[in-house]
Amino acid sequence: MKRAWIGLGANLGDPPAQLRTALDLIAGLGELQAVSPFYRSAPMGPADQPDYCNAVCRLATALAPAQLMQQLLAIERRMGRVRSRKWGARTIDLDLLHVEGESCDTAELVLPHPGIAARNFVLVPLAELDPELVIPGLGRVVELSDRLGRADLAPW
Ligand code: PH2
Ligand code: MG
Ligand code: MG
Repeated sequence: MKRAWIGLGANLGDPPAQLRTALDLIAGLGELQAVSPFYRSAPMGPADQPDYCNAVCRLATALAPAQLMQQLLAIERRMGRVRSRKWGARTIDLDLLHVEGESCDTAELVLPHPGIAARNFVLVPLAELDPELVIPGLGRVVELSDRLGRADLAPW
């Protein structure tokens, strides 16, 4: 079993309800060990879309990273996600952020997730779960989080 950290986001329909549904489905992929508080965050990318509900969870799983990513994409499809424009509104987005001891760079999956260091809606909830976690190539989560601050982020 390895620990994996997954970022959740939604800004269409009932975002917190969709995060909860996704968490129930993620729990079927291993042992769901921890879930951060839910945050409201201003959209990164196109501004003409609703605020997001964001959170992070920690899953211990026997699945290999590529398999885990396939399962997360299957959950997105099952929950009715439609892919339109880049960074557009979505019913659910599940991003594999980091898996302990793993790194990879393929067309299907890049680990650690390349957006981590620039997104406070990922780092702030991640720092609440595992402040001392070190992301390979980036550093300690608590330092990355403090560096970005909490602009445009509030408890949901
Ligand atoms: N996800 C995006 C694009 N923009 N903005 C916020 N606040 N939260 C997100 O999860 C998010 C976003 C693409 O995945
Ligand atoms: Mg995303
Ligand atoms: Mg995604």
